[in-house]
Amino acid sequence: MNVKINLDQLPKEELFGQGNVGCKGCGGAIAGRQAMKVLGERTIITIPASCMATLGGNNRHTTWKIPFYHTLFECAPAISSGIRAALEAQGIKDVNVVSWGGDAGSADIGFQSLTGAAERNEDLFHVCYDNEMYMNTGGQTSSQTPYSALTTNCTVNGKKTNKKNMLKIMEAHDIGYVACASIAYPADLMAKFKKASSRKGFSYIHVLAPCFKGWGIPSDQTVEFARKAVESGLWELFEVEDGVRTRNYEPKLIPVKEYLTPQKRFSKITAQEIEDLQQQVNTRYGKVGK
Ligand SMILES: Cc1ncc(C[n+]2csc(CCOP(=O)(O)OP(=O)(O)O)c2C)c(N)n1
Repeated sequence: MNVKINLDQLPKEELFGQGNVGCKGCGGAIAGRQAMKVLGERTIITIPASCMATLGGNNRHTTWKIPFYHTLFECAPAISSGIRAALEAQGIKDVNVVSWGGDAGSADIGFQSLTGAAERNEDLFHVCYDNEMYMNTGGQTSSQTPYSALTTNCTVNGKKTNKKNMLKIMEAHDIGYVACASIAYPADLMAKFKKASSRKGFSYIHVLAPCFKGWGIPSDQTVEFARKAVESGLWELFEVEDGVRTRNYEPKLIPVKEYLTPQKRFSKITAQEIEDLQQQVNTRYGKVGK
C-alpha cells in the first residue's frame, strides 16, 4: 500500500500536546504529537507505566484529547484487546485501538502481553517508543539499550550485549505489518501510522524516540540525534508489509562516530567498538571493505 503524507496538509488541531509535563524535547511526546495528526479523534490508546503514561495525564489533566487508559506495566496490548472486543460487541468499527509502550513496556516487562496479542492477531497496533532505557525510573538498562551505552545500573564500561532485535521478533509473529520509524522523519512516521491504522489485524511500529537526559545530549537536540541515528545507518527506516520488506530511506551514511561520541552515554565506548559498529553498518549497506 502506498501512503504519502503531505506535511503542509495536516490538521491544525492538536490531539496530543497542550501543556504536557514531559521534559523539554521528549522524543516520546514528539512521537505522540506526530502520530495523533494522522490517527485522529476516533482513537483509543492504552499506555503502560512509563514516561508517556506519566506525561499523558495526572489528576484531572490529560494530554491526550482522546480516551487514554494508563494500564499496569505488563498489559497494555491485553487491555487494548479487551477494548477492541467491547467495541466489536457494540458494533463500533471506526475506532483505532492502539497500545503504546516504552522499550521496557514493550520488549521486557510488557513483552508477554505484546506477543500474546500479536499471536492472536488482534485488530489493533502496538507502538514501542524507544528511548533505549527505563527512563521513568531513572535510566536503567533495558533490552533495547545499545551496546556500550552507559545506564544508571550497568557496569562501569557500559552494557556489553547487543540490543535485542524487536523488529525481527515481531516479524516472526507473521503479522501483516511491522515498521521501524524515527521522530526525525515525520512524514515517514505518519505514513506508517496511517498504514497500521487502516489495516485489519495486528501491526507493530517501533519508533526511535531519544531522551536527552538518558542519552546525555542537549534537550533541543533529540530530533537531531534521531536523525543522526538514521543517517549513520545504525537505525534503519523500513517496513515489512505482508512479508515484503522495503527500506524507506537511503541514509547518507555519515560515520557512526558522529552519532555516538557526542552522547555522554557513549563516553566509555572504545575505538575498537566504534569500528565494530561501523563494520556492521558497512555490511548492512553493502559497503564491505570501504
Ligand atoms: C511491574 C512493574 N515493575 C516496575 C514498575 C516501575 N516502573 C514504572 S515506569 C518504569 C520504566 C518504564 O520504562 P520504559 O517502558 O522503557 O518507558 P520510559 O519510562 O523509558 O519512557 C518502571 C520500571 C512498575 N510500575 N510496574
